[in-house]
Amino acid sequence: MNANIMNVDYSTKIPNNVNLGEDRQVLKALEGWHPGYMDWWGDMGPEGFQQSLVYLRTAYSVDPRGWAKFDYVKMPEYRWGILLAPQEENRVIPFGENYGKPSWQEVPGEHRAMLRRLIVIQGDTEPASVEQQRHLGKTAPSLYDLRNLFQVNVEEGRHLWAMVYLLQKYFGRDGREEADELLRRRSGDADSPRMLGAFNEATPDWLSFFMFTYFTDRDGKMQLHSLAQSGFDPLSRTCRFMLTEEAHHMFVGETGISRVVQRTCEAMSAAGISDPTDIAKVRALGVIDLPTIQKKLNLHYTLSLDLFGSEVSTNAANAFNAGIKGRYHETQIRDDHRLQNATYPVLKLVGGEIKRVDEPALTALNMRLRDDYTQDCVKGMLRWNKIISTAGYDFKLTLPNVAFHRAIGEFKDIHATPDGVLIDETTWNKRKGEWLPSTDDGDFIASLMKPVTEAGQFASWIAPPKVGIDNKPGDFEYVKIET
Ligand code: BYC
Repeated sequence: MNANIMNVDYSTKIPNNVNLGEDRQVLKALEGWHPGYMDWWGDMGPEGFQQSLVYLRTAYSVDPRGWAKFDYVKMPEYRWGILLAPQEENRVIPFGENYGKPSWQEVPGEHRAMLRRLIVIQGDTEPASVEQQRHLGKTAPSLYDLRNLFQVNVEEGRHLWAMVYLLQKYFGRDGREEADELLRRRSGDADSPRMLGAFNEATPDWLSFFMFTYFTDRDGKMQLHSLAQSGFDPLSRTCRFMLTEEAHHMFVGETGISRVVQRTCEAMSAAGISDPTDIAKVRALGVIDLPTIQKKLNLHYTLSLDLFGSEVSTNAANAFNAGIKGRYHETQIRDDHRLQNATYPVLKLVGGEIKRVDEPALTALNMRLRDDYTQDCVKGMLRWNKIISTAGYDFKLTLPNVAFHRAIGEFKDIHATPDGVLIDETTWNKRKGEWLPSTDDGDFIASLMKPVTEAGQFASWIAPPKVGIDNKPGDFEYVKIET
C-alpha cells in the first residue's frame, strides 16, 4: 500500500490523506466551512468541558493494524480530518445493473441526485447525535464514561467532515449548500429538525446513551457497510474507514449496558432480593431494575428499526440497481448480485395478521438489511442475559416484535404488544406504560444521574469496566476537568 495514502498529512489545517494540499479548490471550500463547524461545535457540541483535557484517540493513519494514537486533547483542538481507506486497485462495482464494471472515481451523472441524497442523510445523523448527547457530560457516572462520551462525539464530528468532504469535492455548488444545511438543522427543532426520526428524539440519561450507542449506532454500522459497497469509490473508501471508528461506539453501548445489568444483579444478590421484578425494592438499592432496562431497550430498538425505512422500498431498489448502495457483506454473498428474479420474505400485515410474504428481493432490500441488523443485535443480548443467569436470576432481556411501536413502514398504523399481538388503540394507550419508559421511570433514572468526577470512582448504578481504555489502570484520570 502507498505510504502517502496510509499516513495522514497534518501540515494543512485539515488533516487528510486525500492530498488536499494539492487540491486547492476543495481545500479552500473546506477551510471556508471550518469556522461554521467550530461555531456549531461551540453551540451544539458537549456542554461544558471544552477546556478540559480529554484522553482521546486521534486517527493518524488508515492502516488497520495501528491507526490511532491516544493523548490528552482539548476537544476544540481535536484534529478533525478527512480519511479514506486505501484505494483498492481495479475495484469493480459489486452489484446491480453495472455489476462488474470499473467502480466510479467521479459521480455518475445519471445517479447524482440519489447519491447526494444518501450522503446528505448519512451526514445529517452525525451532528444530530452530538446534539442529542450534548448535556450528558454533566451527569457522567465516571471519568472513564465521560471520556468515552467525548470520544464518540468527536468522531461523529469527524464523520460529518467525511460526508462534507464528499459533498464539497464531488457535488459543486449544491454540495456546498448541502454542507451548510448540515450545520443549520438541529435535533428536535420544530422548524428545522434533523432528517430521520430517531435523531430528533431526546437522549435524556446515560442508560439511553448506552442504548443509543448499542442500537442506533448499529444502524449506522449496517448503513455504512451497505454504502461501503458502493460503486462510487470515494464513498466506499470513506465509509470503510468510518467503520473502524464506529466499532468503539458500539463497544461503549454493549459494555455500558453490561455494566448496568451487572451492577443491578450484584446489588440484588447482596440485598437478598430473589424477584428481579420487585421494582420498588430494587430501586431502593440505587440501581436500575431489569424491567426498566427492558423498557428502554424496547424504545431504542424500535426507534432504530424505523431507520431502515419501509420494508418494501423502490428507493432501495433503485439505489441497488444503480450500484450506489449494496447489501451487508455484498461481496461475500453467493448469488448473481443483480437480484432481478430473486424474492425475499417480508413481514407484512395480511388480513389483520402478521405474515411473511415473498416480495421481489430488489424492493425488499431494507427488510433484508433490517433482518441482518436484528441478528447483529442479538449477540450483545446474549451477553447481558448471561450476566443475569450467572447471577442466578430467572429474567431474560428480549427484542420486541418488529410490529411493536413503529412509526415507519408496514406496521406504522397499527398497535402491537412486544410479543407481536395486535391490539386496539384503547388497549395500547392503557398498557404502553408497561412496555415503554414512563415519566416515572424517567424521573427515577434521572434521580440516579449524579456526576462522579473522582478518578477510579463509579456511580452506584453501574459497575466499573473490565479493562481501561488504551489499557490504562482503573484509577486513570481520563478527563482532567477544567470548567
Ligand atoms: N425518518 O423508501 P423509504 C448513523 C423517508 S445511522 C424519517 O421507505 P428508503 C449514526 C425517506 O427519506 C445511519 N423519514 O426508505 C448512528 C423517504 O423520503 P422522501 C444513517 C424517513 O429511502 C448513530 C420516504 O420516507 N445512514 O450513521 O429506502 C450516531 C420513503 O422512504 C425515515 C443512512 O440512513 C425515518 N426513519 O430508506 C451517528 C444511510 N425512513 O425521500 C450516526 C442513508 C424513511 O421520499 N440513507 N424515511 O422524501 C438511506 O439509505 C435511506 O434514505 C434510508 C431510508 C434507509 C434512511
